[in-house]
Amino acid sequence: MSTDEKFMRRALDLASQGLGTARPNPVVGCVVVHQNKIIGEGWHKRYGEPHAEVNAIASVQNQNLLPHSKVYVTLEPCSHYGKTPPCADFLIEKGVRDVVICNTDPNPLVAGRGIQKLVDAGCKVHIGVLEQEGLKLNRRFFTFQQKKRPYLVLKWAESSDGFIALPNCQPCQISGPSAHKLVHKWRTEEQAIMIGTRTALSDNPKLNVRQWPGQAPLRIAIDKKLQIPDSHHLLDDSLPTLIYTLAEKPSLAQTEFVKLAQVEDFLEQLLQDLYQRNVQSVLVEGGTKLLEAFLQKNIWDEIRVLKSKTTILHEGVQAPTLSGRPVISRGTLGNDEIIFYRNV
Ligand code: AOF
Ligand code: ZN
Repeated sequence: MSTDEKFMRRALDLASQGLGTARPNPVVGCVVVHQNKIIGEGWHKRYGEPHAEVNAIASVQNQNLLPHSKVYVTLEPCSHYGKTPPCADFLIEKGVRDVVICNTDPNPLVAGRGIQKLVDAGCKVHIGVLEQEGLKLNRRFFTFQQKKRPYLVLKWAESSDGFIALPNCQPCQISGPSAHKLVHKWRTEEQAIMIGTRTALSDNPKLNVRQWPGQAPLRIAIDKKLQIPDSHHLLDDSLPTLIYTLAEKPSLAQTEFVKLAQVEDFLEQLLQDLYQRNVQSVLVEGGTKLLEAFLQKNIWDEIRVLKSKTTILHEGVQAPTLSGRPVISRGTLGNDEIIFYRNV
């Protein structure tokens, strides 16, 4: 590993501490190095708060060293006035002359202008150190910016014989306690969680986070004909909920009803609305009909299947089919296998 890679690795580790709180902003880390020694570190902690560069520079005790230091930052310093002033200008004002960047910023408000500002001010700029690691860490942000829709993680649990529920959609516990805990962790990692009407009706889920510390995602359900009764957990006021429908209904305290125009491009309209609401990622937790809808249109980014070793002997609701998709990785948790797919 080169010296640049070593310091960028540290910056990426710092960045990852912002996962779950920086969204819909990217996670960004920054390290200030003087004569091969780290003299300052910082990361973007929370949406609306100072950017990584500002926190890193603030942590440097001897500010006179800045013109002789190298600044490692995982994302191109910003060039715009958003919730905070431009970081590129800030670095220039602080006398920084040497900047190493992992990824360029696809946000159209930045998109190379931050780098241009640094170059115009006479800074040495080196781009692309540990680029692939950075792209993976901020995959939700990059997808959101480039595809103008949330990053989509499809998830389901299926029995060894390929069912996700008993006949008539009766729910049953398919995966074990460890996998259940993991799903709650996954819920904290995405900004929203989505289910279809049948799952909402038959499972009456709370869609909250009980088994892992962290923020609960925004709850989203599709209810074209407004069949979910007000007494269901989803419509209680414990957490905000978005319901996408084709019918008209006034919104309740914590529940917003969003009327979409047509059935044909329902998913596209819904994703466009979520983009406009700044929802960076969604965990789609079923059921089969909704999962199949995303699969058929090939609009998804990751799939995570919890495959139990338990067999459901009678007929049931078939799990979505993934013929020919290459498996990216596999793991085991208790009595369950976890299978990961990525849409590349
Ligand atoms: C940086 N350093 O640590 C981050 C950056 O609304 P604002 O002011 O927070 O700006 C958000 C945008 O700034 C975000 O979409 C992305 O383009 C960039 N994020 N830039 O120089 C940081 N978090
Ligand atoms: Zn910035």
